[in-house]
Amino acid sequence: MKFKHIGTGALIGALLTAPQMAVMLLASQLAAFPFVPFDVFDWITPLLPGPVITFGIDRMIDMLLILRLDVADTAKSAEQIIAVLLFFFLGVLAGAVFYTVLALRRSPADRLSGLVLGGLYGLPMVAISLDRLADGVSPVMAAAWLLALFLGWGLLLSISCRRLSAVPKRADEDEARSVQVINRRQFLITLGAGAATVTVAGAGLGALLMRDERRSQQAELDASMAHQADETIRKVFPNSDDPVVPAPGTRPEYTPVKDHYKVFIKLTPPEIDGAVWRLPITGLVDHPLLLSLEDIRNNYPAHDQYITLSCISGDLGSTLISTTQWTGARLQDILADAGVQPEAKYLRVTSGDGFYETVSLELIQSDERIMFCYAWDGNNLPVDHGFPLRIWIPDRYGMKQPKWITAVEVTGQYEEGYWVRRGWDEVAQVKTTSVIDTVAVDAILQEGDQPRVPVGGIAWAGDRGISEVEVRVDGGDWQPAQLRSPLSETTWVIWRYDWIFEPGHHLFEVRCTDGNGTPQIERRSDVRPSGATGIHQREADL
Ligand SMILES: Nc1nc2c(c(=O)[nH]1)N[C@H]1C(S)=C(S)[C@@H](COP(=O)(O)O)O[C@H]1N2
Ligand SMILES: [Mo]
Repeated sequence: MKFKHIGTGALIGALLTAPQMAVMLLASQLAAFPFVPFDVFDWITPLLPGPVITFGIDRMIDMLLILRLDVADTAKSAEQIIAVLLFFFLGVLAGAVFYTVLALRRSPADRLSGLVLGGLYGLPMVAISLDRLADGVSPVMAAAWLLALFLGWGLLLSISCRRLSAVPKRADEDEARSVQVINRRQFLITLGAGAATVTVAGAGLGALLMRDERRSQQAELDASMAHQADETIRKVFPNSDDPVVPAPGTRPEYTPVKDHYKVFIKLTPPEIDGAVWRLPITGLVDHPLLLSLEDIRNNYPAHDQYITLSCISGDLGSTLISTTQWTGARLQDILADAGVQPEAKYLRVTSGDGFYETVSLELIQSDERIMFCYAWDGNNLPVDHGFPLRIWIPDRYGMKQPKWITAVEVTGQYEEGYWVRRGWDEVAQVKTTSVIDTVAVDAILQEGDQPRVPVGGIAWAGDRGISEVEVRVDGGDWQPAQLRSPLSETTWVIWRYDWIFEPGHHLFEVRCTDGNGTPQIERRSDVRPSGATGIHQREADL
């Protein structure tokens, strides 16, 4: 009896939660109202212990790799699906619990108790959503809308309970009445059909609007890129006359901004209005500053730098590494205006998405290149990449470099950053690494008497440069590759090795040495906690 209630309750919970989410999605697209499943997910993840999150991320990445999906592109959608499934599961659970409570009461389920239960279930989630409401959305309207949805959810649950626990009429009773009585099966079919209709219509329309929005954002980006592309053709890269041409199939040396890898802790990036955004620089300073984007652009010399950025969670040969041109103002210049006091030791940098990091003033004083950056590839930072402002620290993985900066406090107190608190390396210095992008079996060179196969890829050692790249085939001797001069001392280096063709199945391996003469670590180690090491390999049939 009770188990039956639980099962029926779970089913009703499912039938009510799916359309509820669909309607929420639609309203989130039409009126920028919150999509509660994402908010709940974003609220829960930072509360989980570091190892649990990283375990979850690792399993997800494994799954994406098994499915042969591009990790950089698909990770966010996978997380969003998890968020939706989590909320659905909560709805099923609440349905099972509440339905059982309602059904086991002496008196038949009344609407009031349904409303009360819906409110109890919804209130915490409405609170979570209101706490992270987008700029410009009325909290009162959003709260009213979400509460109505959860109360409606509870009301329908109590109605369902009443209908389903009504004693079905026996066939020999008054026929006219029994025709009117919707029996349980009919009721469930009606409810199921209604739920399916609302879910498909709402989610379909919502997804359509979402795609349109993404398309117009993409179109905007493409338009600025097209304009940029002309300039790029005119823009002469500093190494454009280098005789070492990348082997066919090597990744682009300069990553188109739309292809730059993306990593952020929330399901959607914070959207900051650049016109009203101000950067407070406070704490142990003589003159606290409050800078607009224009102030940062106009009051300090702009510095351009070709920069490779990489993510510490990218395994050997990962796509979580990209190169573009960054523009910004030096921290040394800005901090000179603020007047840092002698007892100050660190900057605590806070971001619009709840991310934070600590940067040592000693590091800033020792490296004038450290910048607050406002442009990539000559344009404003894209929203996903930290608009309006992000920091750049040479030779550190991305995890040490906040995007969407909202505040800077000068302090004497060290505090672990977001990922450091979750078990990742405190310094996060970039590990020297080299990757084989291509064994260009389709581009065999016929010059000379021996055909050669171009092999190529990248090598990267933060700001330490690359002095040597070596390749070996089938465990033979290490042979030096040719190095193309890099875009700058803070980008990856493209290498190339033309291997004398031999038919058969072969194993290619690469290793490199940084600019200080230190060879890369050949011993295999996992990404956590300090970044992957080991030799990258690629097999090819020739
Ligand atoms: N505010 C904020 N800054 C952040 C992050 C984040 O989640 N939030 N992720 C960091 C990590 S782990 C990386 S690898 C880089 C990625 O920058 P990108 O997405 O522009 O490539 O941003 C860093 N800065
Ligand atoms: Mo990262």
